[in-house]
Amino acid sequence: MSDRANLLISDVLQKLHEVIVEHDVTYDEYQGVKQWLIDVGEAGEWPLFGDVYIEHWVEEQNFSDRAGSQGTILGPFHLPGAPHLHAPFELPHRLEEKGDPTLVTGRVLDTDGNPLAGANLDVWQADADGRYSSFMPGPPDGNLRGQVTADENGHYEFRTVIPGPYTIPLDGPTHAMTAAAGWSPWRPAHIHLIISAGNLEPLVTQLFIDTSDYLDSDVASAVKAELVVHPERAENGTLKIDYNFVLAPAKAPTAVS
Ligand code: MBD
Ligand code: FE
Repeated sequence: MSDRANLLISDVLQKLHEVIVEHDVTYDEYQGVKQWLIDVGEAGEWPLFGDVYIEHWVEEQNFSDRAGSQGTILGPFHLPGAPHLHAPFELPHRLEEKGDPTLVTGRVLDTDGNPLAGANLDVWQADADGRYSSFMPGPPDGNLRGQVTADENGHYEFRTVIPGPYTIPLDGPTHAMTAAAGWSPWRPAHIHLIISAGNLEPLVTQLFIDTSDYLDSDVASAVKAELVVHPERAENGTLKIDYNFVLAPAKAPTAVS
């Protein structure tokens, strides 16, 4: 038993009680919600539900005052241990990968503007149809996932394709709730990254493509203006995204019991 657990659990239940009283919740509604909770578990959608509807508040609470670049939610589709790529960096992909070829470049810096030589960028994204490898039918395992290393000047670059927007599974309980509330099930097109260097705070973030639909209606509420990028078309036809990442000092660890 911990005081922290007692406090948080009591408060969550009290807030539920307040909703039941304020809105005069019926027995039918209670039984409906109970079955829905069971359905989310049976469909394996708790990671999805949590990261879509709750994680953004936790991220904002923990990092809104952080120096350096903006972060946003991790989401449910990161896989640790993606292969470390070598120059010329290119995310693993199928021979005929759909989507606009894109070069993502920039620098990784500390808050004093010093380059972070050898910084690591763990990158993952959906394909042009909005599908993540290892989680959805379509792309083979490992598709569009890889780790990129910055050079001695903190410069990084990797080739990929512009991802498509993503919809949460339309046949599952998370979407059933979303539809019941009348909300959009879409996430705008985005590339996930975790940037880390030395003992600085790892930056968990996403870059959002400015030409994508749904930037103003992200089901996961994870878009921040600072993270919307504008791919420029170079003479050779390739799109280019330029973005610098600034890493802040590590947050003091908080005790958890
Ligand atoms: C995603 O692609 C995502 O990034 C999150 C957070 C939730 C659902 C799908
Ligand atoms: Fe995602």
